[in-house]
Amino acid sequence: MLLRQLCKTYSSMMGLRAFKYTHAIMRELPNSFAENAVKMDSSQQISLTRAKEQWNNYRETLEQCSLKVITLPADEKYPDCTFVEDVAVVIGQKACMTRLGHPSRVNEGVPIQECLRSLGFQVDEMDDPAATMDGGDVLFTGKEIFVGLSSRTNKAGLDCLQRVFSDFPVTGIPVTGTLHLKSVVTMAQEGVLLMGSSAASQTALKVLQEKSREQYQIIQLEKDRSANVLFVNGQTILKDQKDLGNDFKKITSCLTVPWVEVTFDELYKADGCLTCCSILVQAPKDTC
Ligand code: CIR
Repeated sequence: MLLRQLCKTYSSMMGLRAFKYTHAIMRELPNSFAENAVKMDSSQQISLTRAKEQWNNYRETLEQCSLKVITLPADEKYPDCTFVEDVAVVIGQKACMTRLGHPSRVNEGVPIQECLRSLGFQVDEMDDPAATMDGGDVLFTGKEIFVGLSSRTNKAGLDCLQRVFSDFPVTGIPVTGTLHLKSVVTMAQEGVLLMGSSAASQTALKVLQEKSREQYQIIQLEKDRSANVLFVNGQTILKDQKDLGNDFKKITSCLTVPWVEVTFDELYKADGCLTCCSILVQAPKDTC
């Protein structure tokens, strides 16, 4: 009885503290980004100047959310290295380095791993050479973890993650027709999930509703790109009104927390979402 009560208290504390962070880890945009980033739509032309402006504005927005932002230098060998979310999954005081699913991105994680260690995290690596995973496929709701089984993340990757985060249930969600699970679903605030309307979103939604352990309020949006927001320290960061159209009002009218909009369309040309340019952490130590 006492044990059950303690477990309940612990998990409700985890739920409450899950979206409170002290630091954001970011990585500068390399100049190689504009020409060489991996893109689902290769016809997209990226302006490096605009991408850098948007990245800087995103960083300032995180600072305004009471986060200390650690900015690691870019590595020109890795045009996608600014998308740090993909290289590590951090929950509580544990971090798991992923095995990135695109060959051009393997080894991007080395400086992030060092940074996480210096912040005091216990950092694990995936122990199965067959595992692949991008962090963009990992959605933590505070109570459970959903993993998109996509072109970047496989079942072996999910199993590795489950071994590292054994305190939480981990559920696989099939993802097709889009890059990552979080390209089509994220938490807008505690208990509230945003989802797009594409076939990819609908498939993900069906499985998520069948298999989730918790109840979530689901807000259905017109565009998949509207569904990726960042919930941080009691505020929600979303893309700007011009980008989201009708979805902007739909999201902001459902939120009961303050929100802030950022322009992010240039990074989106390389499939970059709001979640993907930072790793948000509650650091055990404060040095990096
Ligand atoms: C890639 O294809 O890997 C990058 N161009 C985009 C990664 C975006 N990551 C994310 O949203 N988590």
